[in-house]
Amino acid sequence: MKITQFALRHLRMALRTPFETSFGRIQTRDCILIEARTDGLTGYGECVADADPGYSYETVQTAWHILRDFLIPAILNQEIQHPGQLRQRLNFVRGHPMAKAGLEMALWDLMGKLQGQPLSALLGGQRRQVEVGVSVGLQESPSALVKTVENYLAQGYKRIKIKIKPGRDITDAQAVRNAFPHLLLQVDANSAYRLEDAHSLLQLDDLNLLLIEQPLAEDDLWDHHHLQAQLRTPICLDESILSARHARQALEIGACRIINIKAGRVGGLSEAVAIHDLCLSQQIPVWCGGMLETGVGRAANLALASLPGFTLPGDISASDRYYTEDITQERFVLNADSTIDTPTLPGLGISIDPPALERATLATLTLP
Ligand code: SMG
Ligand code: MG
Repeated sequence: MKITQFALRHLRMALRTPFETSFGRIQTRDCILIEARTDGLTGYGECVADADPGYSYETVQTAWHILRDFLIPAILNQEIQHPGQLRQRLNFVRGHPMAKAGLEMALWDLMGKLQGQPLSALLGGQRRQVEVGVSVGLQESPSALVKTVENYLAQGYKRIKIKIKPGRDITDAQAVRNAFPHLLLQVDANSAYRLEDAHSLLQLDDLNLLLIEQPLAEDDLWDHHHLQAQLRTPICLDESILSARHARQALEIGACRIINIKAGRVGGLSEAVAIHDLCLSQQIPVWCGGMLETGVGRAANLALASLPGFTLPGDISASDRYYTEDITQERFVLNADSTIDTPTLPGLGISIDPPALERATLATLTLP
């Protein structure tokens, strides 16, 4: 396929409730929607970089620059056999995985539409439903947290992740554990600790958690290895794993026992599948992370999580958990067994709601 035109849209969408992590609190979520056009067909991709460089160094503005000035010019009007080729072709740009992943997603959507195949099938997915959970941000108090969790359980979610940070770890996790002794529960620190102050994390070991996600710095596999040696609970890495090579190295040195896979963080769905394949061959459980995606990115996450190695519930919640208004016609809903259906239509399997998209758009750029 040959992409003859690209369009970028900077979107800002209002969250139903604020989302607070160890690195900040947001009320609105920004992202870039990428359109790849050829022969009357459009492929959509979502770049998950946010307005601020809190989760990673990428922002909407850095991704916009990298897409406009480097990535798009490199593939515009060029013959591309398969989206998997982008990893090599875009290798001349160091880093910026979210920008690359958004572009690659648009090509996957386009290829699926050209071939009449859903993304799930193109990636090697097998499940028609994907097990999911919900990620709960930091709340005002432990009792407020318990109430919020209770509300999600009532909606049917069977796995809960809570955000933690120093001073808000053992109290919060203990409160949820006391209220729900058998709940599938995990915590995510988003790199808020250093090995020296990890004593509070050791206390979490008695709470029967599924995993402790990304406790230490994103560039520090080695100290994660030291921490994992002191914990019975598996460490799961998120921010630290930017490629299949990182995944291999983290597993080799015992820095984690579980990996959170996000296509945006690792430069695209192809690399995400490579990490999945590596982990499957070593019987390392993986699960699909979330970046508060719109319906576009959520469709891609569901397709990815339908691969056989995704044995833990993903951070892929129903549409109504996120935005007051989404940009897709489709609404992803939670089934009674805490699953969401894998999209079955060609490509991402979603269609855009044009008026909603217009309302969310802050800026657009068409190339050429
Ligand atoms: O998409 O449901 C979701 C959010 C899941 O907690 C979530 N993501 O570190 O795993 C993580 C965070 C990063 C997103 S912060 C905007
Ligand atoms: Mg995380």
